[in-house]
Amino acid sequence: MRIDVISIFPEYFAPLDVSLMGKARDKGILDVRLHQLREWAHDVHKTVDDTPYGGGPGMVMKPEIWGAAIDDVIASEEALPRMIVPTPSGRPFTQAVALEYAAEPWLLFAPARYEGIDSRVMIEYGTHLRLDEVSIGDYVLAGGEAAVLVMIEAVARLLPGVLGNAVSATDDSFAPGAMENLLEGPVFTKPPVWRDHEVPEILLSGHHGKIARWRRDQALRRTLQKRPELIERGDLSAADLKTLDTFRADGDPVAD
Ligand code: 6GU
Repeated sequence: MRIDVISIFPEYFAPLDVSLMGKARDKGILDVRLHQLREWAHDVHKTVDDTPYGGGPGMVMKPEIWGAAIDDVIASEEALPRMIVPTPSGRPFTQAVALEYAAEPWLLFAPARYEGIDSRVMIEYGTHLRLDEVSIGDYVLAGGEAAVLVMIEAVARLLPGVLGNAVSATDDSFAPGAMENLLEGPVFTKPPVWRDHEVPEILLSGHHGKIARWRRDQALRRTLQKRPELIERGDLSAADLKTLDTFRADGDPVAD
């Protein structure tokens, strides 16, 4: 997958050299190309922003600079990228969106600073290519760069050959399938007792069927405690519903 990022802070993306994403780039699975937006600003101060029409606080990023940068980045290729503009006023970025992006051959991220990019840029490119304005949550960041890092990491780990264990991603919380809309339950490794805390006995039993049921119950329990709004009873089996009723009846105050 090719990913282009146009930003006034390309150095913000240094973490892409590290760990999982660094390896994916070394293997050629991920081809990340960073671009300094100011290279398309031609006045002496490399100005990329101006005051907002209608007044108000802050500055708005100038459309001509973004237009020139995007045109150069998408020029000379047959196909067009999927373009993503991070903004707190966008549609929510979810695991379903990450899966959709992971199926694309080419993504172009356009993170803004200040109060955002002149809206005509989104109107213009929205007619040329598939453009999404996307938010990573209900809070406000100082700029879109951190949101781009979040989205690239969520997408890159879904690409074939990136995760060590190929089934890991299908077990994720929120992944479509059995774990859709459920949080993952607790996990344990050796030693079996640590500071008087024991690993649940069932996990040492070797009964794979009972272990799978226990893990499912823990996922339901954690979801009920922490994200009750995620539970859609219509998606659940009779065994799942019985588990939920048990936890509800107990009050189940235990933290984990
Ligand atoms: Cl995508 N950008 C900014 N600047 N703030 C955000 C966001 C994005 N998502 C949540 N807050």
